[in-house]
Amino acid sequence: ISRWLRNVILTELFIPITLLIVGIYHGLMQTVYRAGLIHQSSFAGLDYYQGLTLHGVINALVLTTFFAVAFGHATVAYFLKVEPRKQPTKISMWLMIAGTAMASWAMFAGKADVLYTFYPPLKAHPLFYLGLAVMIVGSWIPLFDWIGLLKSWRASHVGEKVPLAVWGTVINFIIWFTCTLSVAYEVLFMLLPWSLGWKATVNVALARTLFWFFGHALVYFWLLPAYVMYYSFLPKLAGGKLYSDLVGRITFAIFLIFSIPVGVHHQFSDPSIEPNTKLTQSLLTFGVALPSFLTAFTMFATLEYAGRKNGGKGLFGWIGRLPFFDSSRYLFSYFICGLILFIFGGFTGIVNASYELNAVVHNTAFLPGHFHMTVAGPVILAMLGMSVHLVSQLKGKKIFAPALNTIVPYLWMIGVFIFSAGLMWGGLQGEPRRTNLGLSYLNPKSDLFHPQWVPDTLLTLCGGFIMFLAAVFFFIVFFGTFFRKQTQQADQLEFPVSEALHDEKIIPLFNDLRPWVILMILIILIAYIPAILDVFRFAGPGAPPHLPGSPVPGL
Ligand code: HAS
Ligand code: HEM
Repeated sequence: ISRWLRNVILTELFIPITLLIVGIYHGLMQTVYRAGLIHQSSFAGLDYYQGLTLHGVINALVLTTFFAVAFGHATVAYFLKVEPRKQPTKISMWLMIAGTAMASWAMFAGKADVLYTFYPPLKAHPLFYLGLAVMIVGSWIPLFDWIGLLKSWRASHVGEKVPLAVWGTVINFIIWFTCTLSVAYEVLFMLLPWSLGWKATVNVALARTLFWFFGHALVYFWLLPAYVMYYSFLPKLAGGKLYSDLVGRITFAIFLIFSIPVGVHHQFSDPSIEPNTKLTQSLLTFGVALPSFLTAFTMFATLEYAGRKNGGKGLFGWIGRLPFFDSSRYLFSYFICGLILFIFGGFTGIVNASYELNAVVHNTAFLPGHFHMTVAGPVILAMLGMSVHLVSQLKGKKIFAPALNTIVPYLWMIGVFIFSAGLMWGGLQGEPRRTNLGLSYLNPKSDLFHPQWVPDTLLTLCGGFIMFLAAVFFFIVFFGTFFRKQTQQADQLEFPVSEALHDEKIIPLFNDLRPWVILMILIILIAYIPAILDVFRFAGPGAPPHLPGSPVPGL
């Protein structure tokens, strides 16, 4: 791999993982506020909502986007054996860095306490919106380059299947490009002019709908790099083969058609959208769960095959033969912990998606319980594990503290289970999310004090602390590896690529993205035209004035 591409990938990993230190610190602080350990609206000079914004934006928007681009470059270069073009790749990197710098300035200066969903009437400094838009545009550029590379690859490899990892990566960025069009519109034509004072108000219902057109597909943009690793690398690491190559292709294709037209399931409680539209998107949400069920089946079959090949006997004996604590195959530990967490992350997602059940959990602590078992489960674990792998390969460094590295994912997984159990227990008792409980419900001096929420918030705190500890160990491994002496050849790029047990014959439909893209556009139109018409029909009076000092807009 060339030096310049290596440097791009390393920069795109180093910057967000350094920022993650801030993101993780604010995660821990959230559990501290929630448990009522402190009864104040800010700590160490940072406001509660400023901290929550930094946590959500850094962890869920910045880290994930930088990683997906860096890993995408590595995957395409490795599997297609051609590198992306230098100029666009560097422009993309600099745009992402510049955008992150702008948005970070606004957040650290306390001028963007709008959370990672930046719903109006919360209003941020224009640089926050501009920064996000610039970062997104930066992340679009590689897709067009990769599509060009894929086209030439296909022309010179007639009759061959597109490598599964590239199929998944390109699909992921098509989803990303399509869904970010709506948020780019929201930011550039609604929020930015409003924040600059050029527009008096915005259509809140439209802004929320445009955000969620993007927002749910966003979660699959986070997930798909992990799925690429599960399908392409996990079987080999486990000592076996991928159960079926075709299922992998079908999985990614279904994500392409169903990831976007489901965003309204975040708006079941919005009065501006009619129930029929909500029910349609609730049903479509079950469609987007399908590829994860397929993945669960395939991964179980793959792991069973590997376990048996490793000498495992009996109904469950194969489980014990998987390389859970093999420090030379530490990626297996990161992947398996993510998969185990995702069983629960997935099932809670299905609870959320069920139109009527959603009324019980919406805006409660159940939600962060759900999504820390998804984005802070399979997603972050795959990203962290792969970042260590890439740094070690590209810089020619041995892993620092390999035993610690193997333990990190298990510690993180235990932490997430305890943390999410606390949040979901609280959520089912009506405990709200995004609320500084230490000021009110968890403050014995307040009239609102809810003593029944003490045990679950303490459980959340314990889990959060274990996650924090695991993250500290991860930073030791990552930066230890990054800065230690080089002992191996640098600029290497090797992946543990798996063979397929059932390597089905080439099926043209699963080797060509065009029909899937057309189907995607059709389903989006069917699902979203009614939603967009609704938000114009029931637009309401527009965003009330934003008064940062008052929690109630307009008062
Ligand atoms: Fe979600 C809210 C529904 C998946 C993230 N979700 C959120 C939010 C986030 C998020 C961040 O319908 C909050 C947004 C906010 O701030 O308001 N979600 C779903 C559904 C799925 C789902 C149906 N979510 C995800 C993923 C995320 C994520 C993935 C991040 C990466 N979610 C919702 C809904 C809401 C929501 C509603 C809105 C709620 C509201 O009221 O606001 C599905 O895609 C899940 C399907 C998954 C499965 C699991 C398959 C299991 C596998 C593991 C197999 C394990 C093995 C291990 C093989 C069906 C693949 C074997 C082990 C051995 C040892 C052998
Ligand atoms: C929100 C803790 C790591 C993504 C939260 C909340 C808590 C928390 C308690 C809920 C705040 C509330 O609604 O009241 C932690 C801890 C972590 C951690 C203790 C690890 C030490 C992560 C990671 C990610 C993540 C790794 C993603 C990669 C999010 C997101 C939110 C959130 C997107 C929603 C923010 C919002 O509502 O605006 N976190 N978290 N967290 N967390 Fe984490």
